[in-house]
Amino acid sequence: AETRPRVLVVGAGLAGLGAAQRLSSSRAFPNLRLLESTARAGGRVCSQRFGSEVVEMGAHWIHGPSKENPVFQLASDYGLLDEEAMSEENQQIEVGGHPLLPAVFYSNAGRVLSPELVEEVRNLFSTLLDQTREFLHMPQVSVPSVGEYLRKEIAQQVKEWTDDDETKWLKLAILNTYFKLECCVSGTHSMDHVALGPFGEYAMLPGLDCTFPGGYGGLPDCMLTSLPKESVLFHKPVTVVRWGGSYQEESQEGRTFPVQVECEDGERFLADHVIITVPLGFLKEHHETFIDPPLPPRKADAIRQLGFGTNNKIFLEFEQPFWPPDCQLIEVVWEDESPLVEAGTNLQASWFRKLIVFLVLQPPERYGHVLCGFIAGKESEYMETLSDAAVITALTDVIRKLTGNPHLAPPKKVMRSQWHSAPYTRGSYSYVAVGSSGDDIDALAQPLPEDAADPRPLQVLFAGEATHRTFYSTTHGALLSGWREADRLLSLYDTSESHQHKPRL
Ligand code: 6YU
Repeated sequence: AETRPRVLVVGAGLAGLGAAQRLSSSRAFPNLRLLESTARAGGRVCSQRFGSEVVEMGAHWIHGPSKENPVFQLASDYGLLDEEAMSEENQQIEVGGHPLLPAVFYSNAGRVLSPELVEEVRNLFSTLLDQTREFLHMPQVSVPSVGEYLRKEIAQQVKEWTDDDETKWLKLAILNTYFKLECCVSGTHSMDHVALGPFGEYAMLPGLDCTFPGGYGGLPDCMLTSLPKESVLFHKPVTVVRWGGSYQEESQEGRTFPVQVECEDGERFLADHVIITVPLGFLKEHHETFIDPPLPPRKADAIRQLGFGTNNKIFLEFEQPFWPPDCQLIEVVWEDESPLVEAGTNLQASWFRKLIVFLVLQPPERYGHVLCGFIAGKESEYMETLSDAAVITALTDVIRKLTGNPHLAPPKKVMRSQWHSAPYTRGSYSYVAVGSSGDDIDALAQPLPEDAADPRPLQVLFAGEATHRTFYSTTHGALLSGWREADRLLSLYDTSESHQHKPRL
């Protein structure tokens, strides 16, 4: 009878695919199954057709594409990147996470803001943001959140501004746009939710962020192809992971398994080990019933405390561009707003004010005139509940204000992501929220049973972007977390192969 370990992987995003790929390349794990709730692999890597082209509903860039980035390496090996992205020069560029694209700032008063003024404010904001990363090893912080720190510093600085009143207000309004932009980066409703102390722990790799010319989805597709076909099951939502048990296969007496995984359709799978890679948003909603016996309090607390917000994309296709030909980024400033004044909370009346950045998809010869807007937070979740027609109406109105052209034609097509409503995701990506720290990320990543001396170790393992302490919220964090858990199993069985897969990050 087969005695080699049986392993299940739950979730076919980059973490699950990475873990499965690494395990299946070892002879020690011929009994590998990957269970995916949806009809496709990739999870939050999700390329979809929009007209004749492919757009990204989820992950957009490789952040920091350079040697140490495993997504960059894998994508290069598969031949999925263009030459410019792979050039040495590109790999060496350090942008600190915020690539600079030629941008135009429009205000709701129908004017284009002076680039000099915008640059002055951007320099101020990025200086302050850099400062927020310096609290990492300090025993105490004066305020709990990144947002409060930034506002406190801004309130100080305003007193020294010598500009006229109108310019002062405009500078504050531009700063407010940067706050909203940062909400998209962190995938949060407000920077007041993002913890100040641990903020500097998120690590950035060198390299100029790049995209996949044929779609990000090419990466999970290639990874999937490398796995034995029968090992991956789609439409298999897992409802319960039971561990610490003694389960027997009806057909095969004698051998017992500590883990039993049950799917929505009632099918059950027995295993020695299960690697759970479901998003933190799914765990927040279901962990009390999803894992049985329930998680130890330290892990359950980590799930509750860590942040998981929403960042969505709205693609708009126009017959004619309203932006200048060389513009790659459109940013929106609401002149009546300021980070020092509490924002309104009427979602229905003002959700669209949170959408402050549009990327112009490049090149137009390929995409036509397509904008990709980003919107984060509660406004983004509210947007998910609206119809396409309502979204078009609201955004046409905004764009008419920005351009001062009340007759501007509405976009001819819209498509958007709805990550908060997605039952197996429930948001976009994780952040370290006020009240949590990198220790919570590590606690979440800790396998079960916790007692390392347990005779049946590593029954339940945890991977996924939210389990990577320094690269959370990214595709490379997800992939590395999958490899990490695969390596944990490989070294348990101490196969000689387990040492061939360096480097480990
Ligand atoms: C990146 C980027 N990017 C935009 C948007 C989103 C994300 N990210 P998965 O969810 O992929 O897989 C889990 C699977 O499990 C899934 O298939 C489920 O269906 C399945 N499942 C769930 N429940 C199940 C069940 N019960 N049974 C069976 N299966 C089940 N990352 O590198 N570049 O440009 C962006 C962006 C709109 C939504 C992104 C980006 C995040 C990545 O997409 C994400 O981390 C990984 O794909 C997750 O992989 P996974 O395997 O873990 O889960 C200082 C500081 C600040 C910190 N943040 C700064 C970084 C900024 C991050 N940037 C993001 C930006 C964009 C635009």
